[in-house]
Amino acid sequence: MTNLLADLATALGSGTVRVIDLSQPLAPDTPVIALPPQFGQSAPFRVEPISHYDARGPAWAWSNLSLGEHTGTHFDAPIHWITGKDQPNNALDTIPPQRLVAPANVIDCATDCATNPDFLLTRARLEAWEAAHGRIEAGSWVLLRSDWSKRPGPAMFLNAADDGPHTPGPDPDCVQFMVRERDVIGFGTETVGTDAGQAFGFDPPFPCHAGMHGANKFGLASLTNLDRLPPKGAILITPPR
Ligand code: 23J
Ligand code: MN
Repeated sequence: MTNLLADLATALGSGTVRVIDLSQPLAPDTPVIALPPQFGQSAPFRVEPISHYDARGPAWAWSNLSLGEHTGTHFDAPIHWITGKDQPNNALDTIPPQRLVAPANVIDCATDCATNPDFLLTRARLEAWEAAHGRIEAGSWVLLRSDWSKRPGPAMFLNAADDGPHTPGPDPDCVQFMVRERDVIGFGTETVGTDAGQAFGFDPPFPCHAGMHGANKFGLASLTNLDRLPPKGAILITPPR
């Protein structure tokens, strides 16, 4: 115990423990969630240079940024959804920081999602994963690997049609299983939001937002590099960004 942190520092330095960035860089063409037109909309990501080693600032480069909170790789705090609005410590400035470090369970559904963009993660699928890899322990993340982050361009990534977006996510019963029977810390995904693209029509609508945030649990969206994580064994560090 006494050497735990020293051993970790050594392992990080030597590469025995690897550090993998699960976030995507932000750019003006970063895909942004689009809601039906009667609702308010998220602004696109913008970078406005203040100076760039030039007359505006000869030795320094810096910029003004503007973006919606839901842009690129992001953390959904409980306060993001109405069900979580009265939870204690439900926002990024009040969440106890130890809740921002937790183990990850990576559920590889890439093959399923390649043939079915409306793939739904189910309780049965998680139970089968547990039989192979071990139990999803309380306080750990469930991450859905869909390889969605590898889709070329915003249109393929958002995959919107006349009847709404077609992207994978958990079904309502799977959310209840994760929340009530496994007491996970949250659910993470490679798509633009934690719910499936068609989840506006589920019962309840947006079950992952409603169920997770109503239980003071978290979401992670637009993750990348999930193919570089083991099914079990990684620890996620999820500070606000
Ligand atoms: C439906 C309506 C509003 C929002 C959302 C879904 C999401 O946040 C999402 O991740 O899909 S803001
Ligand atoms: Mn969201």
